[in-house]
Amino acid sequence: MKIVKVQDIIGTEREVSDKQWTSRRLLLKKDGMGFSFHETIIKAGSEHTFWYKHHLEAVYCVAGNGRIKDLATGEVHEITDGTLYALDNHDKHTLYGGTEDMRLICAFNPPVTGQEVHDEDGAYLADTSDN
Ligand code: 9YT
Repeated sequence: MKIVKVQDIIGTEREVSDKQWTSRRLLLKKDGMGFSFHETIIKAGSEHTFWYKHHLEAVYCVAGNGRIKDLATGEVHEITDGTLYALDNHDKHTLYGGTEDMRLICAFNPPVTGQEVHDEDGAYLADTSDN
C-alpha cells in the first residue's frame, strides 16, 4: 500500500506550475496503477487550451468554479464543486478559471509519466517509455 500526501509533493518534481496553473502528480506511470492521478489548481480568471491526443482524462471539481469549452462544438459547460468532465473523445478544450481558483482531481489513462511536455497544440506527446 502507498500513502501519498499532497503536502509532501509541493515543491518537488511531482509539482509542475506556471503562473496560471499548478498540477501535483500524486500517482504517475511509475507508481504502477495503470492510471495517473493529479490535483490541478486553475487560477481564477485564467484560460488554458489542452488537447490530450494520446490520453483519456476524467476531471472532478472539488472546489472553486470555472467553465470548459468543447472546441469541436463550441459548447460551454459550467464547472463547480461536484462536476466531473470526461474527455472520452480526446476532446480539445479550453478551461476558463472562474471567480475563485478551481481545484480539480484528474485521472489519466494511459498514465502520465511526468516527462511529457505540451506540444504546439496543447497536447502531450505520446509516451514511448517503459516506465
Ligand atoms: C485539468 C487538467 O487537465 N489537468 C491535467 C494535469 C496536468 N496537465 C498535469 O499534471 O500535467
